[in-house]
Amino acid sequence: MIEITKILVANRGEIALRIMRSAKEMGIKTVAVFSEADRTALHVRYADEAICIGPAPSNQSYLVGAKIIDACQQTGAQAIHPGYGFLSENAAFAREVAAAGLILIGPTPQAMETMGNKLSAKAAALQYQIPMVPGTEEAITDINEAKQRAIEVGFPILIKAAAGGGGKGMRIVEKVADFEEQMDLAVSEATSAFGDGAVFIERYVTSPRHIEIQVLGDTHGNIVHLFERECSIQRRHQKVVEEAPSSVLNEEIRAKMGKCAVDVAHSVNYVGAGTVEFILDENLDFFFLEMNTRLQVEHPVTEMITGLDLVKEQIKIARGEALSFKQEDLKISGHAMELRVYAEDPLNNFLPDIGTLQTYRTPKGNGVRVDDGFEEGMEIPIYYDPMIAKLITYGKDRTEAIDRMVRAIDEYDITGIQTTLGFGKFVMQHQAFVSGKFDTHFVGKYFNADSLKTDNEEEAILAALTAVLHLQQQKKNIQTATEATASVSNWKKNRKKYI
Ligand code: MV4
Repeated sequence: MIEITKILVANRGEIALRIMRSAKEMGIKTVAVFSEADRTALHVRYADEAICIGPAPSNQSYLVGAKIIDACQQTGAQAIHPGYGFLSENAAFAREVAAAGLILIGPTPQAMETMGNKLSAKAAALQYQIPMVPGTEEAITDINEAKQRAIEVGFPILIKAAAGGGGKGMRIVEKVADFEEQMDLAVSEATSAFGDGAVFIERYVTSPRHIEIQVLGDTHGNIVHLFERECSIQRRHQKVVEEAPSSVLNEEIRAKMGKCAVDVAHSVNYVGAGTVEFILDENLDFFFLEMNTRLQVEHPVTEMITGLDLVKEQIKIARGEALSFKQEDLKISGHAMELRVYAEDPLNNFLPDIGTLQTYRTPKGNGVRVDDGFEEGMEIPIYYDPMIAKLITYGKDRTEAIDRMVRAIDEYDITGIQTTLGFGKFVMQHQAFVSGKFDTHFVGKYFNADSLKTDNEEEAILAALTAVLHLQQQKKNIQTATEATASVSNWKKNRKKYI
């Protein structure tokens, strides 16, 4: 057993707070790091100590490994939790952390490196009988050979960058005549985006569901899976709604996918929390795509259905403890939904919306969890990810989780910035989502700004009413601004009755 009494959290926002909360429950002290834009952030106030690591841009602060390691040495933190994004999947950073005699709460640098490249990830997984989409197993070097292989595999095909991830650097090729041109574009794109022009091809699965399996591995060679998360509701490779379990899997496929995920993890002697990503086609055939070697944004839905605290498990694993449960001990209870609340305007092509959280009141009550990192009055910095919160609901079944989500969205009161809350309600109430018959094209297929028009018309009436109230207030000067807002807000909540 390795003693860890102080953890530095190398992240910001909701995930920094979420990690500190688990550390606190375990009696472990926490150190926050922050950029100049985050001086007053909640994660800074929550931590036992906090160190400023530089100017707002993340390449001068949260992405500078040396500053993070320095902050550990200054504060005596023995371990670093990287959260997601930033340095969380950076193998070079993982090596520097180890060289400094510190513990990175996560997998080994070798596992990060292997899984960080899609071709080496597939090569590792090939040691086991893991289903993969037919294509090329190595980077394409000969265009004619590649074209021949594309014909064998069948069009449409997808060109992927080996160094890419999360959909970056992918190109669909519909027919053989387009192959060479698309290939040239893909290689030059991959070279400029990742500094690595290696690309490969796969048959394009046209209407897949995106299903991922959570795994946990300890340093004693035990690996289990914590079932799946359904992540098909996404927009331009940005996930918006996630849920667990998936409504399409049956026990047989779930067990098969789970075993494959565990095998993929074994192929790199995986330690810590990781996620194995699959696509599932209409016949319920699934194919391994890649592995994410970090705690993911959507991990709470897995926590809700398994009753586990994934951050605590990560810390226990980092201390050298063996997993305290076996695969047979794990089961799914109930259903969980997560909506990512982004500071984006769904009516304006999801443009990031910056500003101050003039009103910020979170939903409460049975089966509701909000993971956030902001408070009323705070400004959303422009420098980082636009996700301001995750709204998670839990119910005995999918219907209850959806009903709670709709109720919680209605209770959530945010003014000052546009958010994806209304968009989330649209998803929750859409027949394709409710019935469970959807794929990764859901948003493109069903959503346009008009989908939110009814709500928008109400907003216009609301704005007019706000103006009237404001005028009255100015005239009479008796009502405080707070009361005016409260009464508008009240009207807004009950507006269905008025319209
Ligand atoms: C695919 C695919 C269809 N066929 N591969 C996108 C993210 C990256 N991890 C892999 N992605 C895809 N790979 C084959 N052979 C479709 C996607 C894909 C997708 C996957 C998961 C979630 C959303 C998606 C949206 C568009 C395309």
